[in-house]
Amino acid sequence: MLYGAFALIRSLVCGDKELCTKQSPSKPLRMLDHWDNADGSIERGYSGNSFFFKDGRLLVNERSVTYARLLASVGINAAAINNVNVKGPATKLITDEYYAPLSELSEILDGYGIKLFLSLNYAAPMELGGLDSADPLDERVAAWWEERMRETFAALPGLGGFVVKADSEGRPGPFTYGRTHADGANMLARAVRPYGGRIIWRCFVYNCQQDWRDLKTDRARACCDNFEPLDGLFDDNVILQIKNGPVDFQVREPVSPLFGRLKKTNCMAEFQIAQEYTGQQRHVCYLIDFFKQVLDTRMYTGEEKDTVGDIVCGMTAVSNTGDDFNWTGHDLAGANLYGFGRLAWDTSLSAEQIAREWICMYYGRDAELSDTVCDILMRSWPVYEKYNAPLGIGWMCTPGYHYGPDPDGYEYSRWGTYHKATHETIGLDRTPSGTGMTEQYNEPLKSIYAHPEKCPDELKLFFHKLPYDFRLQSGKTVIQHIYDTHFEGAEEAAEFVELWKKLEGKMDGGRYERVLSRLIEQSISAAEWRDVINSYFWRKTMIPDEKGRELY
Ligand code: GCW
Repeated sequence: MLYGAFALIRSLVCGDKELCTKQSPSKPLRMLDHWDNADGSIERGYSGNSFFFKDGRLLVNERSVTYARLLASVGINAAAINNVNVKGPATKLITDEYYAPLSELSEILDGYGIKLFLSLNYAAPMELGGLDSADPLDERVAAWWEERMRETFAALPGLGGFVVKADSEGRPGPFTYGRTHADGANMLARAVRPYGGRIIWRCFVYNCQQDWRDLKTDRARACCDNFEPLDGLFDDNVILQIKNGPVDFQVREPVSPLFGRLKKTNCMAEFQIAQEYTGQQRHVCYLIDFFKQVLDTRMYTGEEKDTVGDIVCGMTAVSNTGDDFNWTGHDLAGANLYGFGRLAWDTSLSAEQIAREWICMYYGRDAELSDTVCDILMRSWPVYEKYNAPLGIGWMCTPGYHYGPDPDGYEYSRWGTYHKATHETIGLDRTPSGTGMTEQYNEPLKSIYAHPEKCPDELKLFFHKLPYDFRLQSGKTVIQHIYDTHFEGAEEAAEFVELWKKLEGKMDGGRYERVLSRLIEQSISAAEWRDVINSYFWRKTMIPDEKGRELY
């Protein structure tokens, strides 16, 4: 009834001729992960502060209801409301300090078909329970969790379960005790099982204390290295949450190879609509086509249905919402929130169909307006990629903050994200002659990625170390590709401003001005990316631009 009502409204608003439709969701679990902290800040939040938390308190108000309706209107049916980095007061969300407001929130969400999830602190038995260990095989630890979960589910019967970030970026986990992630996840899964709870266990586990001089360790391998050997060892109420790519939400990455390697384990895909690396909601970057490409990628598991979309039981996205009155900071980032939900509901929809729908719902049915906004949205991800780091290499952004260019910012850091540019070559050899990461894919992906000619251009520098005069499938050399795409990307970003200006008078309530000011900022930032990246490579290589454009 709920989804039918929203589908009817959508059809009426969009002027569909056929109002009768029969639909069922592509995926049972369609989720949002909020990285909201108890103090009201949001990790990687670009649209104000949290509307769930303020100064350690949980907020339940009119916005909670609007939020639930907003999510339900696009088919989302689960939400984890606190940051996966669970620290301070957030650890206590599973205590009676928070049960009363949580129960209120859970009921509101439930009214819209949404299950409340919380993120857990793996070390809670120590931080809350006063134990001297969080060892998953220690009976005292398991007993502590059982008791805590008994109490928590009694207070919050609608709770869906928990998301866990363990042994990742300084967060505690089973590795401390020489245990595996299956040991850790199963201990929790058993504690929540009697209440129908689920444990969503993140696979974002890698060594973030890498020495950049160490040429053997490859962060991109970590997800498969850590989790593939555990296939089949997880309880059936555990779901492994795998980031779309093997590293971390860059504008372009190959699909995580782990999707192709789990035969006996539930898994879901984690995307990021919070635009951490894609312009922080100050740039327009409509990501749905990228997500769609991920879902459509065949993993060659030997099963008949073998795309990522076939393999996963659900999808989640790191949310781009905050307490800004338009929810997402950039009005056009609303298309990512809307689009993610719609895609999770129906993975067969195209990014353009979804964009058109969103435009209709948000701006109305004016044809010129629809064409222009759709044109901007559909070009926005490719444009962002053009002026960002080239050919899948990623990470040429300002360390920590992740906005704006800094080509060597991460090069000598501990984060395992290196491009290794010299005056002759750039890129990491991930083939068997290098780190061997390509071996984690099934054939034919394995051979395609390992072969410098066959590897798709957009991933060339993700998988290969290549000379600047290497010829891409496009016929261009690597260096000329870098120059050309950066000039083009900045030009197109400037063009977005002109396109938008044509829409003046076609929308009200500040919607024109808000987007215009962000597009202007984007065009300035894109020019900065262009000049910093191009100059960086010009200075490294001293190879001139064939077209003689200005380099610095
Ligand atoms: O992309 C990185 C972010 C961290 C984040 C981490 C993760 C929540 O920079 O801020 O922490 O990923 O996914 O756990």
